[in-house]
Amino acid sequence: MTVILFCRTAIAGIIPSPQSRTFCNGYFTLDPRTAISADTASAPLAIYLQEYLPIMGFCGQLFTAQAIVMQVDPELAEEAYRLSVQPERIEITGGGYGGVFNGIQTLFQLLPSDVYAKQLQLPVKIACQKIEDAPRYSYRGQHLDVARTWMDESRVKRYIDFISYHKINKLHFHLTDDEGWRIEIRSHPELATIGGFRGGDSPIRAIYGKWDEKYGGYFTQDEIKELIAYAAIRNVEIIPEIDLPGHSRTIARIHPEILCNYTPDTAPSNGYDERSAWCVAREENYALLEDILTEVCELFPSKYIHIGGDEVQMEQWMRCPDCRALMQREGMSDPAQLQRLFMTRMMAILEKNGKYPAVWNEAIRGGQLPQQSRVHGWENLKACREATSQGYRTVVMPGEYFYFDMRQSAHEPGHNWAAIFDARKVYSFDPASLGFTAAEIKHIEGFEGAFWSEIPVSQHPETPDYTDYMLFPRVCALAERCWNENPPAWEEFYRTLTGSHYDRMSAMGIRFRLSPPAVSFRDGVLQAGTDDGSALFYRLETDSVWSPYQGPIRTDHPERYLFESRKGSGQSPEVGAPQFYRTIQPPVRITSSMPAGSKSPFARAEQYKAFARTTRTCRPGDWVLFSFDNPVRCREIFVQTGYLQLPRLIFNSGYAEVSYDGQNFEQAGALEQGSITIRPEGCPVYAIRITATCPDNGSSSVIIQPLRIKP
Ligand code: TNX
Repeated sequence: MTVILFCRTAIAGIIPSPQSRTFCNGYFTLDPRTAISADTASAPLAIYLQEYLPIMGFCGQLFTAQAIVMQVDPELAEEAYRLSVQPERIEITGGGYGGVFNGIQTLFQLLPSDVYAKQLQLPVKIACQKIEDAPRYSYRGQHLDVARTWMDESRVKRYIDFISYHKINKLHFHLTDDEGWRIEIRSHPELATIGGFRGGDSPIRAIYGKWDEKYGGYFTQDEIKELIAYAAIRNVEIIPEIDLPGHSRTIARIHPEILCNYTPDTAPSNGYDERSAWCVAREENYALLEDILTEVCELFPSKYIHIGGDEVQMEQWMRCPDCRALMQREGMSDPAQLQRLFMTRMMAILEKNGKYPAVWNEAIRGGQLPQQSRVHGWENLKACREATSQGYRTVVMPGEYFYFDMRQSAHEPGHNWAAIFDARKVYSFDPASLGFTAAEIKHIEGFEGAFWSEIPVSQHPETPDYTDYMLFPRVCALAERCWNENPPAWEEFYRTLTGSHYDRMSAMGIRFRLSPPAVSFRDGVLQAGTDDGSALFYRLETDSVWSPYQGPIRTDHPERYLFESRKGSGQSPEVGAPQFYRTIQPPVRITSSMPAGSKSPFARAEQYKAFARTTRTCRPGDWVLFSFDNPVRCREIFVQTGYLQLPRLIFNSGYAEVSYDGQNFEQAGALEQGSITIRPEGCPVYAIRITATCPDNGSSSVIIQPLRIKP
């Protein structure tokens, strides 16, 4: 009989939480003499385990007195496992290799967090217990876009480590896009050697990133093989994506002949060609596509190959005489049917190579796809239900829950098109309570988080911290939801997260995000607090030095203060009191050397309703003038060209000037990523002018945002 004892010492929670856990009497003592024993199926895991635990060598089937015994028991489901900690041994029994790996991850979470830093000090006592566990879904995914931001092998391995610690078992590897081609294709080496780099003298224009500097990279097939092997040891399957037929501007720069058969008007935009999709009617295209996909199929062991299908701008096909003729021949009325025709041909190539297709959800809109197709529902919940209700095996990743490129609160960086949300919302994701019917739920293969990387490349070129910050702890919440159908209440999860998991992530080396501190201002007193035991710091907005927060701050100027908190390698966003964010909208007139587009004229931005967009790209000397009807006294004016979230369609380089008298202009500094903050310190501002110094911006127009003025 097992005696169930409730922990005498606090035992850290496990993320994702196991299905069942019972404590027994006694301890296992892990010390340097502990041996590892593994059967043939789990042998690679003995080596993996030894990387983390400073214990005796791998002992094959030989059992010493004290051992960690790993084995496969086919009676269990493939990824299920039993972890039994007894005074003499630890047994990890998995249904298959993946099950044993999952058991090891749970064992890691029973140890001090130093295990992740490979700095575990022995001996360590582990309370005797039995854990029986199995995943809710066989597909627990994380997507990584290495096309927009180049991430090399070591960075990708780092993310494979991080997700595998959370029992995520699929890496959806986004390898090609409009801004980069990251995989060597041996029959067409130019795709990667040219398409892996943009900016500078590369024909791949930089529409965001480092603009003038040529930079990037790609994976050789040998490097890919190494990544596949590295991931496989960690029970992660890499599913490659070649994004087709849209998102193909990179390959089209190298092989313009693949595009639709018309000449776009590129004069006003310095040669920017709006076409980004493969022409469906050009028969030669299919030979090139077959070359590419065949190599991809041969390289990756995954049964599924993702062939894209998202966001195709079908006007291109409608303008193409050949595509139109094809539609007519085939009796098609909708260009979505053309997309289906294209996808069907891709699927035939995959089938020839023994693979199944994975596609983005739009691809099912032109008619039925083969039943074994895997559909990634991304646009929103409705799109996910559309796929499940048609019986497709569906990976559920609606933007408003699982797009980790979305910002986590209003004033943080990131996109906001799908939603603004943090880990708590990810954690709340439950198909049944979100309207999926029982029949639809049956077709859910699992969940996936997405990380699109156009924003990091714009903001922090090639630094990994932003990706860490956006992914964690949202991935932890995703992992819990993928793993456990009945996860603990959020409050309990948050306690584990802040209690022990923040330490684990620090030891893993993840620069994760902490919840923003709560900041208030009342009766002349500014106060800040946190709910996660993190340390608080504050600074004046004009000062880059942070000081420890030691208690309430008395001030007449709450709008000047910012707070942040830190714990381990985690960091919160900078947070001000509501006063910090307050803006004013004094009347202003916008004029420019560039004509305004009729759909988004300067008058809109003037009235602070939306951005303005020019009809052509910028040239050196092009200017935009903001003149105030009445001089404005304020502490800060933020001038921004380009999209809010994404420095794109900006003045790639340029400078700003301010007029404090309505006649003369003074230099105010260079634009950075198309933007500048001007601090007039209360002097009346009559006008601001920005001037471009770049030959164009790699795109077809410039966007001018309304001024953001802080009183
Ligand atoms: C939509 S999601 C895209 C990506 C962008 C992303 C930004 C999808 C299939 N297409 O190309 O990077 O939005 O959130």
